[in-house]
Amino acid sequence: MENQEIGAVFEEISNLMKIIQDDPKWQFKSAAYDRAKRSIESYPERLEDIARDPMRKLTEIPGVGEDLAKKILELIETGKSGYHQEQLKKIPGSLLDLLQLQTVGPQKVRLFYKELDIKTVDELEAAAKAGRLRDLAGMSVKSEENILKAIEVFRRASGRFRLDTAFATAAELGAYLREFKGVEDVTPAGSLRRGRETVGDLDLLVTGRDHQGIAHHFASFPGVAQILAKGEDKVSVKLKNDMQVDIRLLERHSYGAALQYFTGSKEHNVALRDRAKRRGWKLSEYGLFEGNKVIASRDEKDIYEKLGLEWIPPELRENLGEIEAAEKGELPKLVELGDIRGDLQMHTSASDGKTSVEEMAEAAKRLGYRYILITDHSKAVTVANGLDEKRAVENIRRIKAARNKVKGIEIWAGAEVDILGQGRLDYSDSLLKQFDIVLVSVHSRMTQPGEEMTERLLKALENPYVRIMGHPTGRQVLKRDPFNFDLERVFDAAKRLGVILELNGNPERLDLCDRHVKLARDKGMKLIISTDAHHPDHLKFMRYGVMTARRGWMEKSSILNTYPPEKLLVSLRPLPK
Ligand code: DGT
Ligand code: CA
Ligand code: CA
Ligand code: ZN
Repeated sequence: MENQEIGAVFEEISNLMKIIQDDPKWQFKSAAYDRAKRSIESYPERLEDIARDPMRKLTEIPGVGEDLAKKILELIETGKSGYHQEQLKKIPGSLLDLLQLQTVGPQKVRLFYKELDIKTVDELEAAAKAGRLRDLAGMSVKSEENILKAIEVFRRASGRFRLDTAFATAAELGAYLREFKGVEDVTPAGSLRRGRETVGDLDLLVTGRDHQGIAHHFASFPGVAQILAKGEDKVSVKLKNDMQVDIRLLERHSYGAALQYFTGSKEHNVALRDRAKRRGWKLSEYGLFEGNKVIASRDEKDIYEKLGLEWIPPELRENLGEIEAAEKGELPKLVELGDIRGDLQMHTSASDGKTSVEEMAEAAKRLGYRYILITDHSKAVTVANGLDEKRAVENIRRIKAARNKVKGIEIWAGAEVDILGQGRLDYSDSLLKQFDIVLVSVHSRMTQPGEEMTERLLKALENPYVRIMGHPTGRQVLKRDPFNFDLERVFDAAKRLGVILELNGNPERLDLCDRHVKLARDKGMKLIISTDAHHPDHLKFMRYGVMTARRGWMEKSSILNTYPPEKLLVSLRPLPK
């Protein structure tokens, strides 16, 4: 069992306690579970490995005492926690769905359940539409509206998984499949290969000897909850995390055609098949054919070439102009993960990050980076332990001191400064000028009317010390829509003023999203890609940011953190004299 899964069970126990409240010490206990959850999820080692090591104890993990250590052991040994199961029996399971809704926490779930006997998302929606929520304690017409919006997002999200979840599951399944002797290759296709921000189901292509044996091995994967279909060259299963996985067992000689077909998208494939038809050919998952004669099938590249096209990177395959560009030989040369030279948004334990400046810098060096920008939160974000002026000045000193300890990488002092309600910044100019690079972003009052939000963002951009705008639309994948604002006006102002927009690569955000990246590209804007890391491990989120940039047609030259440090610094908005 992975740390994330253990953390998820603890989080659910805490939520259940907050909803049920039958334990006189529920507040104290749920807080302990929350604390343990955070520390487990960011713990650098697998808890399962620690548990198996007779020389070590789980209680060495911060926030884990004897009682929680026992529960972790039980989870590792049986896959379940008796205590968790007992709590689950006390309420209708559908109440937990309500927690998926933005702005609805356990206290609200309890309120709706106790006062109005609301148990499901449907019932909540009906109550909101009938105006029955607004009079409850702590609710208003506005919060009722926000719940309706959240339900809409929830409906769109259901059945889809975030890119990082799909990635991790594909990696785990790939490793498991390769344990079987006959397996040669396992390649993810479908929306995962295209780097979409969410994935509906996983499509894995497998080559090797003994298809029957491979199919049997796959169906025996411990994470399988249900086998949906099992044919000669296809097996579909539902995993315990509810994700559907389709594997296809392929022959070498038609591997390229299958890879092309199952990568999609459907729209791209339809356009490609029409193109084949116009030449009197037929394109299928088995190959490109003229009558019975195979024109191309083994290599994906051949299929595109025979159709008169450059090979099209999977991220572009959405039938949004890539086929026309490939025909003219005008595809962009997309940015690659290996082009990245640094990361310009990350947090340390000074605010809500987990480690020191030095640890972040060492981890960045291991990735081959030449620079990092430390961007701890400003004081308005109290939940993230944001820094007031005095602590911010101390932090600048701490960041500069780290330069003497970690050599071979530039460590820049920055901040993620909050854009307050009316567009003023959370720090004064006299403090802002002490940072190497200032990044600004919104973390409060996110449901302002469009006009106000637009003015707010435009005003923030006007401050001459602002060089980067972080997660510009505020959206969260499968959770929260972008703020309501005039995106084009903000983009145009950023371009005019030389403020660089961030593509936040954290897979929970991916903000800007692919469409907005493309819009920025079409306007000739440059971006940075950063990870918003709160732990050294999060620096790896860069891959998701790069995939999203590629889906937005971005080339290396338009991503400023592919530049060497000197060139990057002169490419940012010039500071006031
Ligand atoms: P997802 O799973 O919703 O995130 O999206 P995809 O793109 O992975 O879609 P999926 O799993 O339904 O199908 C995988 C690929 O198979 C898809 O990208 C293209 C191909 N495919 C599926 N259905 C059709 C179809 O009706 N026509 C064509 N030409 N290709 C299809
Ligand atoms: Ca799929
Ligand atoms: Ca599929
Ligand atoms: Zn932020």
